[in-house]
Amino acid sequence: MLEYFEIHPDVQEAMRESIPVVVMESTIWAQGLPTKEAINALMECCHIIREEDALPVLVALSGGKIRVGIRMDEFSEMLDRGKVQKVNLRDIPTCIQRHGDGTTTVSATVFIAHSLGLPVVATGGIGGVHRNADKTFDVSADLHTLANYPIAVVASGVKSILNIGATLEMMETLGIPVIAYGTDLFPSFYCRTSQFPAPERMDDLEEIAGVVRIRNRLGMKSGVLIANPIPKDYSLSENLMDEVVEKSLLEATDLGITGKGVTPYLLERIHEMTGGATVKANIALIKENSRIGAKLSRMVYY
Ligand code: PSU
Ligand code: MN
Repeated sequence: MLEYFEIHPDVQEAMRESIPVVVMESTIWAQGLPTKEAINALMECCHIIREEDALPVLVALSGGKIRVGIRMDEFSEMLDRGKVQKVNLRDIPTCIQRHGDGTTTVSATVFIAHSLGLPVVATGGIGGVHRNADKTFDVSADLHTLANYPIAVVASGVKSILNIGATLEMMETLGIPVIAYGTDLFPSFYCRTSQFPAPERMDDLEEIAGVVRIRNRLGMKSGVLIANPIPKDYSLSENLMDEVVEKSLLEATDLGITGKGVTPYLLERIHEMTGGATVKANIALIKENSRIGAKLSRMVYY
């Protein structure tokens, strides 16, 4: 298995010495944000994680390898080359075979983190059930992966372009514990709130770490979703977000955009329609999730 991995020496050391690690997915940097902002924000996230005494570990694919702890300059060059594939769980082997450049989604990242025994992943928002999934069957592999790999994922809820209620139902079906950190309502990415009550609320990270440890000890195979709401100052209005999401969804349907292409298209349009407010919000929430991921990783290391 390890022949397909290239693991940065710092990560190897962390694995040997049980130094807490926060694994970071890479798709959000390649498609959710303009490249320059993305690299700057990524560096800030790494800084935040180090300040919390954990090691930031960015995951991507290139040259026929899974790069665990890819260096910032290499990642930046990869984005500049411009031919980066969005790699879901199922795309890992084909991307390796082709020696392609790939950024990993939550599903691919969770699988990779689990392969190396690294228990915490931080991201922006996870994928889930799409609003028109009754017709398209578009349900993110992120859910399948969270159901099957015991990783704690810190995210600001699910992507706002999704059907949040259906996604919460699906996570219950799949046996994925969902804990909102310090809030009663399940957060909806760009907004601190949604219409949906969070399945569980916990205000103390130690308590959340306790849940992570308990489900490990019980041998449950599912992960845990820690839903950490966007910081107050950056939270956008639910009505505004609903409006722009619906509008961009209609456009995407008209243009015949389907599958993996949907999210990147919607994100770009939403960023345009909100005059960049969602870019700022996106960066703010990823930074906060990095911080919480780092704190949590110090607590759950086993
Ligand atoms: N949220 C964002 N931007 C993104 C994603 C989430 O604001 O780019 C990415 C994450 O990598 C997530 C993936 O894992 O979208 C899910 O994609 P899909 O719905 O195709 O499974
Ligand atoms: Mn999809």
